[in-house]
Amino acid sequence: MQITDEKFFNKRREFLKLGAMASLTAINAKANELGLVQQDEKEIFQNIISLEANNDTGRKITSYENASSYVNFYEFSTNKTAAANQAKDLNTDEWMVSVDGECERPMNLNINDLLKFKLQKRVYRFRCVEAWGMVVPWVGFELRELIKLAQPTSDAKFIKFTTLFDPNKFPDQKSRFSNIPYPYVEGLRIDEAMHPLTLIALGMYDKPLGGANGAPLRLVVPWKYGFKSIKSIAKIEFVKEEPKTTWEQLAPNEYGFYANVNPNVDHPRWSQANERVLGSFKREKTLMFNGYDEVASLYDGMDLEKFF
Ligand SMILES: Nc1nc2c(c(=O)[nH]1)N[C@H]1C(S)=C(S)[C@@H](COP(=O)(O)O)O[C@H]1N2
Ligand SMILES: [Mo]
Repeated sequence: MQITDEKFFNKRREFLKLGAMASLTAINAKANELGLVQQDEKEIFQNIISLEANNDTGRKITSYENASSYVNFYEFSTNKTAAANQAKDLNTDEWMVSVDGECERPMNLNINDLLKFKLQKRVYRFRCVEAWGMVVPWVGFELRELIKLAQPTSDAKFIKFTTLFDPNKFPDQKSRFSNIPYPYVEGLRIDEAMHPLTLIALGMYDKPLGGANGAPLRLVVPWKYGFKSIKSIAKIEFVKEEPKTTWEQLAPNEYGFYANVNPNVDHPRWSQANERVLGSFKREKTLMFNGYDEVASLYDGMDLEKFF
C-alpha cells in the first residue's frame, strides 16, 4: 500500500489526538517511570502504517465498512446497526484504565501511556458465538507486555477486565430495561492472557478504534468467541479466582468462561460447525480454536466439552 506523506501525517495527528492533553514532557516522564520504551512520536505511526501485516487467515480482509457498522455493543443497543451509529460519537477524551489487584506495580494509564507499548499490526480471524465471522487488521500490543510491567504476584491466577460504567456515555446502562447487567466483565486465565496472540487493540485498519468497535482500548483473543473480546476497558485486575463473566452470569449453560471456538460443541440453540462471513454470501467451516492451533497446549488434559 502506498501512503503519501500527507495521509501519513493526517493519520498520525488523528491518532495522537486521542490523548492530546498531557504535555510531551509529562508523557515522557510518566513513560520512563513506568519503564516503557520511549518511542519517537513520528515513529509510532510510521511503524504501524509501513508495517506489512501478513494475512495468513486464508480469507479476505473484511471491509472497514462491514467491520465498523455491524457490531455487538449492548451498552448502546442490541441492534447491530443502531449500536454502531450511536457508539460512533463515544467521547473517550481523558480515558483512564487502571491496572491493579494482585500485582507489584499497580498503574493508571492514559492513552498516551498505552501508545508507548510496542504497537503491531495483526490480521486476525474473528468469530462471534452467533455464527458469523470476519477478518480484521488490528493495531495493538501484546497484553503480556502490560502484564510484565505490572508484575503480577504468584496469587494472580486470572485477569478480570471491566468496561467503563458511565451511564452518560453508555445509554443502556441507565435504562430500566437494560439488555444485560453492567458493567460488562470478562476474564482470562493468566497463561491465556500471556499468550502472544492475545492483544490489547487501540486501532484497526490503521486508524484508532472508533466508538463502535470499543474505543479507546479493547481486548482481542482470536481463538475465542467474540464476546470475550471486551470493549472500552476501564479496569484490568489481577485476581485469585476465576471471575464471573457477564455472559456466564446471564446464561451459564450457553456461554462458559473459556468460550474457545469449537465447531464440535454446538450452542444449545444452533450449530457452531460453520459461520457466515461478513460481506459474503458464503458460509465457511468453523475451525477448532478458530484456526489458531498453537493455543491447543493451553488446554491439555481439559475436557473442552465440559469447559466450553
Ligand atoms: N463492553 C462490551 N464488550 C463487548 C460486547 C458488548 O456488548 N459490550 N460485545 C461482545 C461481542 S458479543 C462481540 S461479537 C464483540 C464484537 O466486536 P465488534 O463489534 O468490534 O465486531 O465484542 C464483544 N465485546
Ligand atoms: Mo458475539
